[in-house]
Amino acid sequence: MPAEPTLHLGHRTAAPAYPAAAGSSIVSVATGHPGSGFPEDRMPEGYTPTERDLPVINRGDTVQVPVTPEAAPAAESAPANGEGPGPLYVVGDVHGYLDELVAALRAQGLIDENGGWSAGNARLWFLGDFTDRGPDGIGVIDLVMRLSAEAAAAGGYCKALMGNHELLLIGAKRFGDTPVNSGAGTATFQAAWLLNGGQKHDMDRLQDVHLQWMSRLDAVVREDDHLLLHSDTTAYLEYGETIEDVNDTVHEILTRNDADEVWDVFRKFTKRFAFRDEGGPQAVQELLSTYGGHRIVHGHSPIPYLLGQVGTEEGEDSSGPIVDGPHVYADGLAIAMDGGVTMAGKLLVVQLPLNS
Ligand SMILES: [Mn+2]
Repeated sequence: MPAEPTLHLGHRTAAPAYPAAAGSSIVSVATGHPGSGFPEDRMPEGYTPTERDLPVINRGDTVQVPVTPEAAPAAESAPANGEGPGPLYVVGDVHGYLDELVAALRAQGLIDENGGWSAGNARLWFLGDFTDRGPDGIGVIDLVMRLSAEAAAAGGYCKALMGNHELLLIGAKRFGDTPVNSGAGTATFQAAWLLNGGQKHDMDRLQDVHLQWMSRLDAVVREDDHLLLHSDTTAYLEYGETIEDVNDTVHEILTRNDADEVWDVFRKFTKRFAFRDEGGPQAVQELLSTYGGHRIVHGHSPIPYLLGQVGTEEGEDSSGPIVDGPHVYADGLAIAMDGGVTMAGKLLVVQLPLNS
């Protein structure tokens, strides 16, 4: 890993327009993208985004629990007559990697060869962070919006949580170079967006419909026994004692449209690693006891970082994907879903619950 990561704007060739032409084949589910991004978006108090910082990870901070993801295609596991809720799936951070997303959804039987919803009454949740770093963030949002309509028509649903990159993109569009109160020094959404993988190509195509869709996403949701969040942080607790309160508060802040206030939410939802290390399980329990559920499922912090496989010589020497599934940790109370598609990782789409 370079000592001084450089900003990659448009580092990949443009992805083919979606949906793919009939007959075109989807080749791979997981591919590495060396040098294409860093999860530098941890911003400590007083941080002025003039340079990128990397999370500090100590090998052995987490204990991985072996799990066997259920891989049955939704079409086969869905109840025949639509009785009861369909099977539940979650998707980790996509970050503009549209081709990888299409391939992963296809591999789980959630979409057909034409990219249409094919999972009947299945329930699909995206965990946020659709844009930045990768080549086609707007294409990803367009796909999720279309699948949401198609899934609803089929008796299922496709929904999404708000990630910190949605707040970042909204802020960059609305507030641009307006200085915001960052605690120390001057910050702007525009600068932070560029430093965190913002793609001009996405901004050029960003329309009101995308902004409205993003600004209405929920930050927290409970699905069966799972509490779904984007970020591995307890900062959600600052926004309400119920899931509804948290989501209402975030939506109210976005509606008020005050740059400092939106920046503060962005900063708080960019925190990470609260569920690792000593005190991690207690942090998870605090969220579960407040909002319900038996397990937290989150994105945001790439599994290679949670595992300490990045930033070490061993990690840098390894070849091929270093993530092959979700990471269960915090005494089995938390599931990390960001497989690190922006690095040498994998875009994860898995069915819940995990057998573990
Ligand atoms: Mn994130």
